[in-house]
Amino acid sequence: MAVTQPALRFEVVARARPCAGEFVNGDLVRWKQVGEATFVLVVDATGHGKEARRVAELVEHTFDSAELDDPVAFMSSLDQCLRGSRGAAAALARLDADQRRLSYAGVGNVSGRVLGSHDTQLVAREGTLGQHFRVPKLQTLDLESGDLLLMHSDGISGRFSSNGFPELAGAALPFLATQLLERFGKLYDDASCALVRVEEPGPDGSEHELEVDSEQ
Ligand SMILES: [Mn+2]
Repeated sequence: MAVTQPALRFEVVARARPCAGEFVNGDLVRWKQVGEATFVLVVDATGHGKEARRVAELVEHTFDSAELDDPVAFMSSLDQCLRGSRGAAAALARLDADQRRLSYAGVGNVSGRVLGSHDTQLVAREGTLGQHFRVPKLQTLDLESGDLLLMHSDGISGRFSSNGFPELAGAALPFLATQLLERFGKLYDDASCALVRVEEPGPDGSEHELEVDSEQ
């Protein structure tokens, strides 16, 4: 007899800060709940400062007004929207609570990893949205309670692991996000990260609760 597993719940925390000497950010982190699906977007507009900020705002508007579904399709539509701009790197994750599944697509230097019972590096297609675009591959992964999805721009060095950063396993997400920016953030680049902890639904049945924490 097939056992139906309960829908997962996701805790989302996102942080971004501009590079030293700038007041506006070309990095952007956004998330959105659409029915059973949670979408998380990380964007790094080329360069920094006001021009990069304008590109980030264009992406923000596109994301907020889009009918999100397939991450690959969204990358293609972002590429269209950014034609004629200086371009951006981006990745979009879709987490399905019912199907307990992640789907993911990325273009350019935005990193994605899932840490849990296995450590999976998500692959981005080389290129720049709006400039040199090739359709990325959709990656899918079954999610388990305790998994941590970690997405970040190249303003955060990817050279950390659970060995040098043991807090990754269990610390509260707001703390982890701050640590990523302070310990692994590059001073002279905009930096951003999004973290999603996968959890079983609580005893009160609040399986679709989305916790949101943002300082942008
Ligand atoms: Mn960057």
